[in-house]
Amino acid sequence: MSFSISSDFVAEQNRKAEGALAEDYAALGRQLDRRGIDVEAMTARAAQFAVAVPTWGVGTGGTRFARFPGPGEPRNVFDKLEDCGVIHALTRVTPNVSPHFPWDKVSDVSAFRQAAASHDLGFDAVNSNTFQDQKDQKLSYKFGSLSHADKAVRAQAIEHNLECIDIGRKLGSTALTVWIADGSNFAGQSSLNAAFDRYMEAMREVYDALPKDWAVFIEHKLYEPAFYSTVISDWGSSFMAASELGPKAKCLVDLGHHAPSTNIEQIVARLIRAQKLAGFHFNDSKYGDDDLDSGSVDPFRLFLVFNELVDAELRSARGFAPAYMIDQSHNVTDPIESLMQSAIEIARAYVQASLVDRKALEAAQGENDALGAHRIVKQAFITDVSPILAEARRRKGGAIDPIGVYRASFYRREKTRERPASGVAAAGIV
Ligand SMILES: [Mn+2]
Repeated sequence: MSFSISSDFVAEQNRKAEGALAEDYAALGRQLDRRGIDVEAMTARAAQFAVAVPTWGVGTGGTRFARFPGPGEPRNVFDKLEDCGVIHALTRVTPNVSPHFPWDKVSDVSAFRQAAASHDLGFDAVNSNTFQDQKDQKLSYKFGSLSHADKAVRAQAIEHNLECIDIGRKLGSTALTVWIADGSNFAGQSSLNAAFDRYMEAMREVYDALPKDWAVFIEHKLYEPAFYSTVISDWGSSFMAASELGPKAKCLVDLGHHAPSTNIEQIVARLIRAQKLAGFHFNDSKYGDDDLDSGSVDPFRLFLVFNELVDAELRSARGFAPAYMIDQSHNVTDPIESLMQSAIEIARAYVQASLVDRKALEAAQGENDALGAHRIVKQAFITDVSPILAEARRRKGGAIDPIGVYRASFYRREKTRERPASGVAAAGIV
């Protein structure tokens, strides 16, 4: 019998924190009331918010230089689901996982689905992988996959994506995320347009294989592993590809996949307007695609992204149904703790953005009151909504203090005992 954190344990831990939370919640309620905001309505919004956890995120990540495995790491997909289950049980904001193939490939897909259900988890978008060679793979992706100069390699990459769709159907997923590492390291190495044309031809086959209610999410990335050019380098290329493919193709925004100082919230606004926003891979960064924990470097940027998302939600923007996923690499922390912290920070940005007085903002914008408009947005950002997030968790049976409860449970210590053969979990950094 494997160790799990019982709901009794969570309830017992919560009892120690309930008094202080009730006081803080009431105080915040009075503060918001003076601003004409109903704290209960905000708590209800927090309670319905969800962000998916990537199965690869519960293993320790790595850098180009090394990977330092942590104790008690998941050894297989079932261990990964168990860890993802803990994240959801304590935070109550991560009801879905985003699996990755072939890292999560199992012989019995229904066992995979049942295991997820036993941890109260469903499935978000499935991720294909044509950015590395697998054991027994016939042709190499060293020089590309869906845009490779050799048709046979492209065919192999297409086939893999079709298999991902097939597995995803069995899991109950409705979207495929495609990120390719295709690109070049040298000027002249690759024809910029011919590579894009080959990608489009290959993606057409993937697109045509999508079930009726499915979507394909195109994830762009400016550089790395290719350093001179990438085939789907930016949101322009992504948008061009998604537009040509059709309505089921949309653009996925990974917060780390842009040039430094890019105004990501503006890209988000544009994609919403074009009905092409697929969703997100949330993470944070200081320099490049750092894949650090969401909200750990620039929480204001995360808030501004959500400011656009909440605006679109509240005005019922046409075609707006973004998928929220975390995509991070945890190298120096316990991945479960990082994912809980990140999910909470993402939910925080959502609730903060929900506090923006949009009527007053529109009026200030109309009057060219630059500072007045900025103050309205900023006031929402500086409001500490922690009591709302904690109360939403408590009401849903989660932990008031997820990381505190997790540490008190000694889950990691128990898993270290149960999972002696560690270090085989794939580290995904896409
Ligand atoms: Mn990503």
